[in-house]
Amino acid sequence: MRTLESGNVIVTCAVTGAIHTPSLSPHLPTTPEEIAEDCIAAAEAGAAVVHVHVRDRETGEPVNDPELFEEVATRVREESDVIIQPTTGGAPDSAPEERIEVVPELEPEMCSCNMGSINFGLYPMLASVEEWEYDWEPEYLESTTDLIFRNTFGDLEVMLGTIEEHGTVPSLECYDVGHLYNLSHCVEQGWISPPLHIEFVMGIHGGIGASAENLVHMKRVADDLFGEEYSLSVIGAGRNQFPLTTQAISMGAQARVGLEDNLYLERGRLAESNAEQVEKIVDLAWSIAGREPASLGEVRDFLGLKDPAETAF
Ligand code: KMH
Ligand code: ZN
Repeated sequence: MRTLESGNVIVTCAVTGAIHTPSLSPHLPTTPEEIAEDCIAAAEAGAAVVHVHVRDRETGEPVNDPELFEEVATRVREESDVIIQPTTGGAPDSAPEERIEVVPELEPEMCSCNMGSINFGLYPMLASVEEWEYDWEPEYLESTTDLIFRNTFGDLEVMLGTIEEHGTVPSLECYDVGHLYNLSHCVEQGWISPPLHIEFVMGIHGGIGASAENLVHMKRVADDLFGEEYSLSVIGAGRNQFPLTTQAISMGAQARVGLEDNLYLERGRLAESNAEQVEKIVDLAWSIAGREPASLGEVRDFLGLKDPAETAF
């Protein structure tokens, strides 16, 4: 596994996502203004990368609208030099061709790329709210009973090809051990070349469970497949966020936090902002491992990102 020479930690903040709905937390940013503000505050708190989804500005429903992505990116860029990483996972119920459109549109430094198809069950969250603010919320969560988050080999060839064509570096999202083998196949096919930046996504209902042993196992498999040719960041869904990201930091890897993955700051206490979670992981990284947040320059060098001036926003 590759790490930064300084030993610093790359903190990514995923500010809104497509998992949670507005009634689950009043602090979830949904409008382009709120999403941009949270990105800027997360960067000020120590995040080098902000992972961005967009939502309908009236209802907060996850969408893939390129104009909204552009609005968010432009607003962030006016105030901050942070690395903007739009999602190509988008709303998980939308087609891959629609989800990838953001890459030619924004020509971003980074984007996400999901390394396999999985069930993506959000419906267990239906039990946590009695009165929904919007009708789409329970319908959306209920619909995930039959959701396949589609990322076939054919899709991956197209997505990785588009990403490479635009000089964008993908964060390769692996939700289970098999996704690492999918990625290895993509490397063999020449659809992507090392060094790779991999992100383990653990604890999604449909992917690998978020245990300490599973993280060690996935890293062992990644080490076998990719040796020193990959860097690693870790996501823990829901209450697994801080246990898994601190384990990752102890293992020398990088960490992603943010309200996309977890709405809470600690047990029973909602995070009041994305920045609060970034502050918490920055404090933990220092106290448990003596690691400081990586600077933007060192992350850009380490991941081999294009010049931010070459983006289209
Ligand atoms: N929502 C996370 C579980 C993406 O946006 O492409 C994974 C993710 C994927 O952030
Ligand atoms: Zn995402």
